[in-house]
Amino acid sequence: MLSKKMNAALNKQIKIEGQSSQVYLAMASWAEIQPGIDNITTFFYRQSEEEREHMLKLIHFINDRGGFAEIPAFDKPSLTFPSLKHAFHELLKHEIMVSKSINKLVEASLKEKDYATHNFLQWYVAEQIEEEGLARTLNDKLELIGDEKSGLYLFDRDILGVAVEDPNAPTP
Ligand code: OFO
Repeated sequence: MLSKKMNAALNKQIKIEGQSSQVYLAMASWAEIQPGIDNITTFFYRQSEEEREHMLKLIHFINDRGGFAEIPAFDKPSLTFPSLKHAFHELLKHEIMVSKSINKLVEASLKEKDYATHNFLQWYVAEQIEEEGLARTLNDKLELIGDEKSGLYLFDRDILGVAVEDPNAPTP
């Protein structure tokens, strides 16, 4: 059974995951109207979908453990970006914020000796390591490319090959 305090803390994370989904959905919509970056657009849509799944996973966990998952309102995300670089920088900043939030939840679960929640959160810990790492790699690549059009072409061509894998997915 979830404590009221843990339930409230997990509810906050629902908002953070759902907000992430909105932030990346806005990036996807913006990218979609920029010429020649179809795969980057797909990448953002995919990230948005993944974040929605992270939110759903939390909702089910809370409700299954005798709590109540409250569905929050979301804040309006940034709709446009001065450049692709800015969008990816935002993505990295956002993932760092999410990681911090997950770490705080882990800490809270240990304090309460809520080992079921602690165990559940390990999936998010692993996921954040992957996602932060990916965001850093993409930012580094964009930095190298600078204003080179051919570099951006290759970046767009390759981006879908570097998607984050579910850390719990069975190995093929
Ligand atoms: Fe939910 O994994 Fe990133 O933010």
